Amino acid sequence: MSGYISDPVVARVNSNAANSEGFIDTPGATNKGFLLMTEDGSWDTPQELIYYNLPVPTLQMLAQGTHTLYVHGQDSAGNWGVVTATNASVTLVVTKGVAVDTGGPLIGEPVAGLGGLTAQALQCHEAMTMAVTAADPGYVSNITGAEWWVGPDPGAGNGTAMQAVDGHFDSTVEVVKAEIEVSSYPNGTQLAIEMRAKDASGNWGPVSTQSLVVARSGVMCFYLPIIAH
Ligand SMILES: [Ca+2]
Ligand SMILES: [Ca+2]
Repeated sequence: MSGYISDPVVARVNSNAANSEGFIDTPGATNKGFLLMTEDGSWDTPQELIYYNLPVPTLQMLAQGTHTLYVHGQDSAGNWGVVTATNASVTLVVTKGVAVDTGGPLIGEPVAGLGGLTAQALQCHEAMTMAVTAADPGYVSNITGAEWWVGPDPGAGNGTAMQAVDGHFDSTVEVVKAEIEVSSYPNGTQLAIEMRAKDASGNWGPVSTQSLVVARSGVMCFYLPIIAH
């Protein structure tokens, strides 16, 4: 909060501003308010730019809603201004709320070039890569992990960990990948790869599924995505 106080010219005379105080909601007795500071550090001109940084504990004590800050100044002759004068008050609206993150990250479509939507041809002993985007709704909390599994849901936190493609779980959107060893699956196996991600607020997001078929030809395995319609 900041503003100007100035000593009016009365009978061609004015004095330097010497002091200033403020009140919240109810103008109190003179010298009982909270003191305001001059922006330049000294009370040495008829007009001074004054400021006050409302302490957080003070704000916390105020109820949610509209409040009025009253301010008046004193001149070097000892005269106080009228605290309820026009322009001597400002309205303060206090809105309280705690940002609570209750939404877990959402898994997006597979990332092109990192497996998934594109068929992959690999030697069967090589792990297939499945990379997807995990994004926290509203970009509230960082992504802190992701997991995958095949078959029954093992419960949140019990899947196989996925890695951040850039090496660090440090943002609200991460491309995460699973290295999936599928060499034991026979030709024609349909795989439903289930994934979910977690945010820094401890929320696990919903399960997302990517389906594919494992086709084998000798030592080669082909992972063909099944795109749902
Ligand atoms: Ca979240
Ligand atoms: Ca990252």
